[in-house]
Amino acid sequence: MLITPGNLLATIDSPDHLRHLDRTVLPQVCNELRQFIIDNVSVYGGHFGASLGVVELTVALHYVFNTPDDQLIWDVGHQAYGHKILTGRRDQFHTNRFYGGLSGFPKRKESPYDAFGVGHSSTSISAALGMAVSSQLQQQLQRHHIAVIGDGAMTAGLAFEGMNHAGATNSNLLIILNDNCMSIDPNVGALKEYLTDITTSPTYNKVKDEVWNLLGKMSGFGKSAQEIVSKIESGLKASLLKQSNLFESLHLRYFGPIDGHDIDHLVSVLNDLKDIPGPKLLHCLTVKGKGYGPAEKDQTKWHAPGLFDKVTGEIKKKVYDKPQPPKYQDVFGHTLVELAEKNDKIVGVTPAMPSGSSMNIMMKAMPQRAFDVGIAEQHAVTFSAGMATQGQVVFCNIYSTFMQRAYDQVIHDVCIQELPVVFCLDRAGFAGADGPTHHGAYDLAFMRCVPNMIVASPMNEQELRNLMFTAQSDTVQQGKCAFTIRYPRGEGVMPNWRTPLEAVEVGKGRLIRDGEGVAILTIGPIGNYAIQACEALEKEGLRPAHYDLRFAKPLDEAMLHTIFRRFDKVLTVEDGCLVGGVGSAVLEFMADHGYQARVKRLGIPDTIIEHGEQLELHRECGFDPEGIAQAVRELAYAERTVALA
Ligand SMILES: Cc1ncc(C[n+]2csc(CCOP(=O)(O)OP(=O)(O)O)c2C)c(N)n1
Repeated sequence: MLITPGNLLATIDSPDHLRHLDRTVLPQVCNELRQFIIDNVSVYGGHFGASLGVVELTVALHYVFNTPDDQLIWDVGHQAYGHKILTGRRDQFHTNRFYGGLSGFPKRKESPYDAFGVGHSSTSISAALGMAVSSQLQQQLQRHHIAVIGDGAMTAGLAFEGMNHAGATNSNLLIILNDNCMSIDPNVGALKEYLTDITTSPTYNKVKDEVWNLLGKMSGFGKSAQEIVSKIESGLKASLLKQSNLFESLHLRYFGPIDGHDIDHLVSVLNDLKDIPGPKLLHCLTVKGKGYGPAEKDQTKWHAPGLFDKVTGEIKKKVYDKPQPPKYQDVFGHTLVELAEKNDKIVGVTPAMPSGSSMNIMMKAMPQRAFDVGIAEQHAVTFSAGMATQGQVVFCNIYSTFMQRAYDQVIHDVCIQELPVVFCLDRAGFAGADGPTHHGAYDLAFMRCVPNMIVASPMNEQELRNLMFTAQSDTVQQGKCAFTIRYPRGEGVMPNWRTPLEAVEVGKGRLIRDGEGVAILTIGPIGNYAIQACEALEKEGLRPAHYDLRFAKPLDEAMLHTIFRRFDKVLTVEDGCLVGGVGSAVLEFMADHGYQARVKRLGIPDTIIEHGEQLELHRECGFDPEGIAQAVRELAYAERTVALA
């Protein structure tokens, strides 16, 4: 094959092609792969720094291991762009994260090389271990199982649960710890300090060098590698390495730290590790954003920067001629500080999403009172519960989708114990391009069935502020109920959002627009679509009434009685799953009180909705403005009463 600069990547349609290349050209493959990622993400968007940081690892792993038979699992999966490009998806890569296009994360349905579907963090060790144990049961003893996990993802309990189990097995598992000292924001916690210590400690490194000198002799030894390793281990038994290494203590053989950007060394080491049996961990040091200056400098900003000029490094922002509404997350962040200035009991908690949730506004203004606890949603909730027992007013902000991780803690540690923790669920509803792993589809259903829980969703910025103000009030805090406020990703509707704070009556909805024939009941910002639908319908002579439920729990029963007495055609609209959601709550109310009405529910159907722009997904599910208008038309022209059998 003719190899000229700049055309190697174009010849790689599968890892098999890569494996046929001479090892000396791998640096060139890495350069081209890195450039391909920069070219694409700058124009089409997506996650950025994480994939640049694992370019060499990606090439080395596919070069050394026999994927897809060997199982390669990427934790979170936001760093797997290089993997996608090398595994037959290069020519579709421009569709990454677009409606109908490639998923932004590994996905089993998409490719046999995507051994495990991801999006949420810290699953890779457990999944790879499950595969490794199955391979043993099925006598597939040559198969390798590799979990690539970041130092951020390693902070989660689930990662430790996996290691705890793995260390007690003799499974063929290789954990690659991709240590770049970053989560989305700088990584936090004692583990981070520990990893820095073992990377920089001179005593530790002396011992490590001895190990590597021995390991250096291993290449080409084949089966005797096992013998060498046991020699190393017995030699070091009493040494610092054995005594103090966290991973060794869990019975995982620890190797490293090594430079995760030295492709040649990586290939040698991975080849050597292939011959070492049992569960093992390779500690690789990498730089997030490697090879793209601006991304190396400001790693948080370049985690997922949006579109940018790849030459100047300028991030492209839309320019508007008038003030735009803020993001809901920023309204949350600023309002929290405003409230905390007046109420010194208020504290903030985020599991690893200071920038994503705008908790960083409080972390900057009041560093003692705002806590980033790492990627640890379960801990975030129980930690909040603990603080609530001591009278703190806790605003625990978790993306709706990540709250799924902490459901037991919500029930067991908060609601059963009647603790008034305030949960702010960001990214509720469709997350957009991140897709099904990130959609906040279920929170209305899973929160509203828990006793001692209030569930609300604001229709706009002012409502969000007022709900936050209400949640921290003495009346609510003494009521011993947790208080969930869910709001979506992105901008609201009010450019002038710094409205005076006013308490909202818990469980009270509001009439947005009076009308006749059909009543539309909405919850949350999706109500703004209903406003648009009503305006369009008016031109056709239809005048449905529109109510904002505001609370999924407790429901405004007085308002619902009024509605069901006046209307026998009701449309419910929610940006959440239909099964068990707010529409279901309205049906339960109707049945419990003996009302009869023709009810149509719009929301997320009982199926997995893929990725795309939020509006595209709303349209797909039929609750964009036109979908709502169409549902009203259908109801308006349907038979007035429901036929009884
Ligand atoms: C359960 C869960 N919580 C939060 C997130 C959001 N998230 C995505 S990537 C990321 C940082 C991961 O850091 P690390 O594992 O070190 O990978 P890096 O980006 O540094 O390569 C976080 C917090 C997630 N995906 N899953």
